[in-house]
Amino acid sequence: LLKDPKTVAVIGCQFRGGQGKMGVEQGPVHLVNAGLLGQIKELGWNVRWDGYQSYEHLEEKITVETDPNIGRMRRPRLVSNVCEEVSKTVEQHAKEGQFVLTLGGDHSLGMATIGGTLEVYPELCVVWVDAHADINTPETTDLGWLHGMPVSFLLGISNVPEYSWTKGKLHPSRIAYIGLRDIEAGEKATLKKLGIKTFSMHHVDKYGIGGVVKMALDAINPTRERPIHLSFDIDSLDPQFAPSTGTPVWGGLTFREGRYICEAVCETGKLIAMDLVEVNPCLTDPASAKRTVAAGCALVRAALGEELL
Ligand code: EXY
Ligand code: MN
Ligand code: MN
Ligand code: MN
Repeated sequence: LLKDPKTVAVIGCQFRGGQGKMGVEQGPVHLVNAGLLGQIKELGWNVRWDGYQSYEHLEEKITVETDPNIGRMRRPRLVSNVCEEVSKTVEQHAKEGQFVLTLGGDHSLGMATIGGTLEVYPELCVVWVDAHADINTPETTDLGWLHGMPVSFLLGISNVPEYSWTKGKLHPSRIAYIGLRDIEAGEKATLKKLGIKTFSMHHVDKYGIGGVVKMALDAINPTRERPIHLSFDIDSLDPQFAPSTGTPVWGGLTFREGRYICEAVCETGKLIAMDLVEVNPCLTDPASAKRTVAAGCALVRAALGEELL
């Protein structure tokens, strides 16, 4: 599937503009400083480290004064410009046949990463692991932060001129959620209307994570032929395993359940990209931050083929 099957391009996206808390832009730095790139090399991959993308050049150009809210959306032009840039970078690496690993940064980046891989893999399907659906539109968003909206742009149901670069090519039948437990009314209506496959924590308890992953892939990738993009929000894990994140929600995935998802998706042999987002090492004590970062590193290793035996 990958033309350059043993190379993973790693992009450190130090972006926090899709949400309101300082520190999530430090996520990539802590993940790399925890030794993630060496761990990936240990698994036999060539690592193409694209470096830290800091977006200061955009933050200086698109300031709060020049980026007033559009409706309730906050920092809309900054987020659009950053995501458009990231989308091009991801697309380029995918074109080169590399596995694309994007380290966030907040989950607004999801519209960039999947937007980029969809250009190269039109048959792509998406496994979105998250406590949240991130599918708010400008009409349904409450808080107005763009990290709660990326899926709506991927689906083409949010029409905002400043986001005209988004192509809305993701079909609702090509995305499945795992780990949901904090969904807004407007999002529930959208998910229902579009018939999107959703597995909440209730389903995880009812069917077990093995059953849920099978059902999710049966829904979006029935013959397992489609390339897969895994967008993993660390807040899908229960806060006891990933405390250092901006929007923690009780009753989440155990570390093992999160890791199983990565192992099982890797096992399909169709995984072509992964996002690991919303690690914010600045929100908790150092030990909790380290635990969150270590969980993130382990999830990435599992997605890149680390086996337990
Ligand atoms: N649904 C809420 C909102 O739209 O603001 C919370 C979104 C949290 C988004 C994080 C990245 O998953
Ligand atoms: Mn490249
Ligand atoms: Mn998210
Ligand atoms: Mn989330």
